[in-house]
Parts: sequence; structure tokens; C-alpha cells
Amino acid sequence: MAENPLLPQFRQAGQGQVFAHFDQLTPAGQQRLLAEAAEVDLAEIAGLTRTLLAAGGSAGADLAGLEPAPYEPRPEHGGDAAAWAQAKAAGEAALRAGRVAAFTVAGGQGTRLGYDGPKGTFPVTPLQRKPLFQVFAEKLRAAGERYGRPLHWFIMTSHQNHDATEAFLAEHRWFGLDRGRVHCFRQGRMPAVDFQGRIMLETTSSLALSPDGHGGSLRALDRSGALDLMRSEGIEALSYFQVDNPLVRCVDPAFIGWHLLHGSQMSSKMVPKAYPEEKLGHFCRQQGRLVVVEYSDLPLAMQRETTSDGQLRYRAGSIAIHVLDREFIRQMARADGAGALPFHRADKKIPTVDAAGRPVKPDRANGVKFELFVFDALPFARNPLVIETRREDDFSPVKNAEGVDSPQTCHDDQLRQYVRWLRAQGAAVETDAGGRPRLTLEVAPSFGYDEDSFAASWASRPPRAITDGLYLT
Ligand code: UD2
Repeated sequence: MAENPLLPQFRQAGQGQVFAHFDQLTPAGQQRLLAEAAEVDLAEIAGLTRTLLAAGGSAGADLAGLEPAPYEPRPEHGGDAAAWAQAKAAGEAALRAGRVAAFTVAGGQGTRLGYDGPKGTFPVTPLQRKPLFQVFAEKLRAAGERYGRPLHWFIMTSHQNHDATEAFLAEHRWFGLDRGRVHCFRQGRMPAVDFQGRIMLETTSSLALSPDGHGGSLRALDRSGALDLMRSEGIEALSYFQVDNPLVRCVDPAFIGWHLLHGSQMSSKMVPKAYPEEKLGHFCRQQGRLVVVEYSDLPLAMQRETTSDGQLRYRAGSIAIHVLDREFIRQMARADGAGALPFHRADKKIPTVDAAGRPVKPDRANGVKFELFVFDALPFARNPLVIETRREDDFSPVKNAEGVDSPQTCHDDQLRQYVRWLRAQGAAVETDAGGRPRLTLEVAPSFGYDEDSFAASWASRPPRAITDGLYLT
């Protein structure tokens, strides 16, 4: 039988090791390996080896000329209240006109949480134990009803969790959303390479492939047809958020309005960092362009710098909430060379096989994964904008099993939010020293998914009493 052309192509590229065990594989194993190899862009891997590996270590971020980025402060921090009101009205008009869709990136592996299954299926609310996907679905459904236009919801999955995600949503009947408006699609994959740039095998018949980072969402939105669907539905803006953050305002009218009124192609939310080492990217300006410098790339001394009024100099923390213009996504998805998102290098322990094909479980980093970050699109955007948001209204991620950003801290933050909404309506709620109510309660997004919607429900159907176990729905 004639040799498959992929074999000589890989050999010529110095990647012959991929097929080292090929002759010993079953026909099914051979097919699998060939299919995976066909996904690989050999020129791209060669380029990454030159740029990210050749130096023999991670080069680190380029910090030349870095300064903190300006942002639009909230009214309570000196922002222009009239401009915020105008932005909110513009965002509401866009939502009423159906010009906005929601987008969740849910392709990550969620290793830190140690939870087996797609992260979106993780139970997160304090009383009802609703999974993350349900929280977003209910918020989107409520927002769709409020603005009289049901929202489309795009969800990016990975090869690993795609089927489980779709099955979970179907089993729960899309949590009340119109099934035709929920769109799951897979992100791309990249092969891991060893420190010499050789593509690694996971088994003799499969490559060590992993998701290409949340920045892969731009290509995946294009490839999956999501952008065409948006165009045919008249949707211009995509409200982007991460699967691990149930507090997020999935579609925030003020944010959407700022983005639209500013003529921005990509806008982002910031919160002032709580402490210097907080694991958030930093909004910065470099050579006149807006950039995000990841927490691991900004030297600690810079993270700790303060201004004369005692505030952190690099305080604008990225909480990974963005609004992106549809055609800008398409432009970035199709760009190449210097106009495209750059890959980042992450050194990892990568399970692989030895020369005899036996499994190897490394106890230290033995290779490199390549990832794209969505915030790297900001420097390419026209009029990129950063606005401030209140942390307590927008950000409490579940990342670790314990300690910071854990299920416990997220419960507490949800409870504190309910307390604030209740008190704003004049209800008396007793709290402990940490601001948590003394009784457990939960507010369904159908009753309130932000202060305004909560106030509207409260006016029309206030509860008789606030008792332990109260579920406002
Ligand atoms: C991210 C940001 C950090 C801060 C923080 C807020 C990066 C590099 N850092 O940190 O600056 O904003 O979030 O919570 O982004 N995902 C995919 N596919 C992938 C990889 C990730 O869909 O290939 C999704 C993942 O499901 C999750 C999100 O992207 O929803 C964030 O991923 P992460 O947990 O790796 O990000 P983290 O916490 O390092």
C-alpha cells in the first residue's frame, strides 16, 4: 500500500518520531494517528519552536515602555454619572433590538478544582446547588424576557468535554432556553512539543493534544459558523465571559453601551486589584496600545508599586469579561503573521511514551504547550476601552477546591449579593462579621439577576417573610 503523504511530510519537518510506532499499530490506531496528525500545522509548530523555544527558556513578556492603562471609572470613583446613564440606556436599546449575544468559554480543563466533568456542570449556588451552566442560562433567559428579545448563547467546549456538555444541557432541556438559541462548538487543539520542538505522543497512536487556549475562541467562532449566524440574526456584539464565574452579569447594558457609544471593537471590564499578588492580568499601555500583562509576567516589584495616594500603580485587574465586535472577531480569526494573536508558552508535565512505546508519567515539566489568550486581541482593536466594574456585582470565580476563589468564597459572595439587593429594598437582614446572612437563602435569576431586576420583582411580588431556606423565584 502506498505510504500516506503525511509520513514524509512529518519526516521532512523533523517530526518523524510521531510515526515511530506506526507499523505496530492496528488499522484503527493508524487511522486515529493520521487524523490527529492532519490537524497539525507543521509550519506553525516550526515557527513556534523558533520564536518560543529557541531561546532555551521562556523569554518573558516584553515590558519596555509599560505604563498603567487608563480606564473609565465608575461614578462613585469620580466617573461621569450622566455618561454611565447614557451608556446603560444605549446598551438596553441594543438588547431590545437583539444586537447582542452571550458567549461562554468553557473549554478549559479545570484541573485546579479537581472536579471530574465539564466545569459548567459544577454545582455552585448556596441553597439549590445549581450548576454554573444553569446560573448563566437562567440569567440569560431572564434578560431575554426583560428586553423582549431572547438571547443567543454560544458556548465554546473542548474535544474532551464537548459531548458531555451537550448531553448535560439536553438532559436539562437547556434550562428553559430555546434549544435553537444555544450553540456549543469545539475549540481547536495544539500538540505539545518537547524542549527541542519535537511533537509529543500521548500514546503510540495519539498525539499529546490540548486545547489552544481561550484565544482559540476567535478562530473557533469563525470556523463553527457562529459569526455567520450572528450576522444573519443582526447580532453585532458578543458578551464574553468565563465558565467559572457565576456572579458575572452575562449581558450588562452599561458595559455594552460604553462599547457601542465609544465605537470600540473590543472592550473589557476591570476591577481594582484587591492585593498585589492577586492572580489577575493587568491592563497596561505600551507604545500607545492597550495590552494585558498576565500576573505571571509582571514582576512582583511592579505589581507592588504604589502611587502617591497609596493605591497600586498597576491596579486595573482583568476579570476576563469582554465585549467584542463581530467583524473584529472575524478579522482576528483570519489574520496571520504579525497581525494575529501570538501563542504563549507553558511548560508542563506531559504524559507521553518512551522510545519503546511504554507510558511515561513525568514528575517534572518535560514539554511545552502553546496557548492563545483572547485579551491579546486588544492591541489590534480600534478604540479599545476598559471600564471599571464593582467586583461584588461581577466577579467571584471558582478555581480552587479550597482557599481563595473556591466554592466556599463563591457561596459567600453570592449570599452577600442577595443581602445587598434585599437591603436596597428596605428589608432587614442580619449578617455576621463577614457580611453573610445568618440564614441561608437564594435568589433565582428569574426573580433578580441584578439590582434592577430584583427591585422590579420585589415591587410586584415581595416575599411574606425572610426565613431560613428562602428561595426567591
Ligand atoms: C484567567 C486570566 C486572568 C484573570 C482570570 C480571572 C488568562 C491567561 N488569565 O486566569 O488574567 O482574568 O482568568 O478569572 O486568561 N478556557 C478555554 N479553553 C482553553 C483554556 C481556557 O475555554 O484552552 C477557558 C476556561 O474554561 C475558563 C477560562 O478560559 O472559562 C479561564 O481559564 P483559566 O482558568 O486557565 O484562567 P486563569 O484562572 O489562569
